Amino acid sequence: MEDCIFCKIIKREIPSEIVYEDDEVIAFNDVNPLAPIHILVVPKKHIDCIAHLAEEDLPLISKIYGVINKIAEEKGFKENGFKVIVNSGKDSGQEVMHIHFHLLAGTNLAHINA
Ligand code: DGP
Repeated sequence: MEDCIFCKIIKREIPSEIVYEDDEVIAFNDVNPLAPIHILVVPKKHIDCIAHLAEEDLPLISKIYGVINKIAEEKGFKENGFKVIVNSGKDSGQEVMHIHFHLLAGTNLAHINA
């Protein structure tokens, strides 16, 4: 989508620190980290938010949880734990309308919200 920041990151029109990429999913460091590790895991397909998911998108969302586990394993925080947050829509405070999974780790996350 033309005016979407995350689509621009996917197309390399905006720089980012990419930590994972395959044909369907990209993950990069959040520009405004709320924890020592704050990664955004993003499907390359533009989907606004959870509320806009189609039935056909559900395998992709399932895959994202596998990617999250892979990143957690590779970065060494899988055993200590991590938090995944997905905002959807206005009342959640979602700012970027391209569905994304906040992956937070590296400290006690009990009171951290994204
Ligand atoms: P949300 O409020 O759930 O829509 O979170 C959007 C997140 O996206 C927020 O934590 C900051 C991050 N973000 C916004 N613009 C950029 C950007 O240009 N680059 C990167 N790496 N992150 C961004």
